[in-house]
Amino acid sequence: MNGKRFTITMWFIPCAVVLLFTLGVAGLKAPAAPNIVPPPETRQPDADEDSTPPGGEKGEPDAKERVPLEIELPKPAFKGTPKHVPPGSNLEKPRSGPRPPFLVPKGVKNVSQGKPATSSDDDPIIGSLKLVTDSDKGANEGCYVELGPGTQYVQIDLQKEYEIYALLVWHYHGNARVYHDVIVQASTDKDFILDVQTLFNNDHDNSSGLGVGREKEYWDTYEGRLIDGKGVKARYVRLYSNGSTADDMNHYTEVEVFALPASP
Ligand SMILES: [Ca+2]
Repeated sequence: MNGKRFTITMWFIPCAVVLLFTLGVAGLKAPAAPNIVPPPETRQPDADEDSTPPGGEKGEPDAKERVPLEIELPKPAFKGTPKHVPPGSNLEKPRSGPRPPFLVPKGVKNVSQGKPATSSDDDPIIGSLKLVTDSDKGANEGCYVELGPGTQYVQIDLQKEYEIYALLVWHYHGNARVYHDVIVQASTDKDFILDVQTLFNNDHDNSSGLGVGREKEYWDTYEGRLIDGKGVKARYVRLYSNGSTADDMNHYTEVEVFALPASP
């Protein structure tokens, strides 16, 4: 008998434990959470998704697209620019690093190459006026024309009207010097009596008599001087100087005029 009771007990206890465990788990089970359905997509389009981009319709060509002016530089004849300020000069602060890019309308080209040059000095001391637009910007002998002392100019006939966006001038960069009274003008009049537009003037004391200029003097280097053409319409450009810190003579190694054909 004892053995039978033991067997029943052996079976009863595990079965009770399992039953109680099952009931307990069922009883402890949390009530089912309400069936939360994510709300339908309520996102609104971003405010700028369908807006027109600044500057006009998508894909509209930009007639005034600007690109960096491409400039071919000669080899430097000396390194850096001097730190001292020549007596009596109105020198600009030295710039560190290369010249920053200058933006011009796409399509702007050098239109002065090979164009005829004239001068206030009909009989240059060294070289000929052809050297001003022959594309050679070197610092050697034979690359520049030397005009007489005092205020002198070279003038280039572009042979038709252009919209001028930039000029580059190299006076002489074989050694460091500052040219005085650098004045750059553009005109539709070959005599520069009518319609004269001054693009640069660093004659701070009006010693050349063309008016007081606000620009600063600068060292001539292999980079040449870049002058903003401001889009003026002109056929002729005229560049003045009045000697330099080296001597009283005036030198022109190269002048480049970057422009677009003038719109009617
Ligand atoms: Ca030249």
